[in-house]
Amino acid sequence: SSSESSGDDDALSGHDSEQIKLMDELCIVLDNDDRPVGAGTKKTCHLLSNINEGLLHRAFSVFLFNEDGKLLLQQRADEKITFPAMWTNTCCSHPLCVPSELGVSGEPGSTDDINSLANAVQGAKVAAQRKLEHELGIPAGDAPLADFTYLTRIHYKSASADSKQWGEHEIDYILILKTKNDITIDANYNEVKDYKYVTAEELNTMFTDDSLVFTPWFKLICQTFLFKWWSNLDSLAQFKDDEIHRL
Ligand code: DMA
Ligand code: MN
Repeated sequence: SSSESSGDDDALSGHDSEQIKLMDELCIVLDNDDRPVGAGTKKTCHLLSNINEGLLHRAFSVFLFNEDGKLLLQQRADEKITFPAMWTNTCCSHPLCVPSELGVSGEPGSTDDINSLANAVQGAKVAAQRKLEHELGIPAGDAPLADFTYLTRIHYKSASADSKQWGEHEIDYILILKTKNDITIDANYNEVKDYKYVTAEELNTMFTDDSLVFTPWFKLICQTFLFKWWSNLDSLAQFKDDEIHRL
């Protein structure tokens, strides 16, 4: 009933109704230097036709490590419209175009700078805490904002392999979260098909299994940064920068 006459309606038809609703979320549209320039629906931001015209949005990627140094992986649900059934890092999504996730107060007269990296990082942490709960049922108390470590930003573009219609084009905020071993996980099976904690060695063994498919952003991060971070979980500060790495 609320369908727009965008000409792209067929892109959503046949997909899961919960996931279709989430396509109305408002993402933060960016210029090439990560400055917010407006809002765009999740649908608009992920249509390859728009991405090919340069549309770029903000995202985050959480890498959750337990006390044993194991990384929590998830396999995306079959219901996901983009990159279904692929294995990936703990949790990914988008800060929404609202003050709390832009990292500003939203109060009239506030002088908060929407272009400040520190504010954007705070907004990404708020979004990450929200989605860890939504996707994996991890309570906010098991993922306090103060426990997230921001490392860097990655700019990348990728088509969703199974589809000519969907893709990603994001500046992705990398957040590391170190937790206790006994955190609560209660997966939302509309989002997550499976999850597992792995050592670096176990992840490398998964990469040799041709039956497993991994998301393009997770593969890029594994090829560039992940294993350096993983061997230095007690001294992550050395990897923190203000750059946007164009991968
Ligand atoms: C998008 O993740 C973010 C990145 C870094 C690829 P997603 O497709 O899992 O988003 P959502 O969970 O909101 O569908
Ligand atoms: Mn995205």
